[in-house]
Amino acid sequence: MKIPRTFLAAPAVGFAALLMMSAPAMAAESGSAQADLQPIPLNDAPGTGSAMVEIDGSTLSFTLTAQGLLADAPHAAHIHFGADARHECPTAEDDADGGGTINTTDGAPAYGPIVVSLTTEGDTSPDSGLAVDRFGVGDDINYSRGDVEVSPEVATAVLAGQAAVVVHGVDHDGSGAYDGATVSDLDPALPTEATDPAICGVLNASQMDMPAGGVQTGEAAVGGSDLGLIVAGGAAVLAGGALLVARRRTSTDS
Ligand SMILES: [Cu+2]
Repeated sequence: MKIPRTFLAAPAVGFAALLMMSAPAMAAESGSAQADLQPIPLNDAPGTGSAMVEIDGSTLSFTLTAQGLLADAPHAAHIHFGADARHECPTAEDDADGGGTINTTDGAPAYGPIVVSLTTEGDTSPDSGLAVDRFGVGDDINYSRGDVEVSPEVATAVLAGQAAVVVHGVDHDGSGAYDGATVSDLDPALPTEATDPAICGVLNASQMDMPAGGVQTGEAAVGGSDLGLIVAGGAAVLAGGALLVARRRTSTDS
């Protein structure tokens, strides 16, 4: 079996390759979608934002803006999608553990796992979910990319209005930094403030060129829920290593 070796040797590309290999051949789709990003209930992030996404076959382009989030702090941003998710942003009722805030795991039933990391450069797979040196920083974020490769399932989900853009990083205690005793559900080396979702919006297609029935067409072949679980599991497993990977890259690249 070749996948695990590739995965270990090249974590940045392993997951994207895995997704591509498992995806069925589908007709190319194109279109665009927008999301209006609003604060996640219970997390009190004083921010808003917007995301513009264009799909051209397997290539995704995006522009992400966010204003008012914690200054001088990195804000991880992703497209989330799960075949079994509600395709929504979380509500206060998603605080499953009653902790009084919505962490990333609390939000998963609403928006699903990470399918695209909206990084400023380099890898965009779920592996880069916490690559904090390649996301926007501070309270006025605005960047674009045009070279993101996505699986047919993700392209279809975006155009079907089933994917959500989530920007992470909040300041629950108002200290001006990511801190506090509660550790992140994604990486115990980080405070939960660094990874809790701040603002979220569902991507709504403004125009589409795709068969009716949307994501359902791919479901039987892909086994949508299984794929979602794989991505979720992979993201969780890799979360701890993401920062190390990011650091290593920085030191070798520069
Ligand atoms: Cu996310």
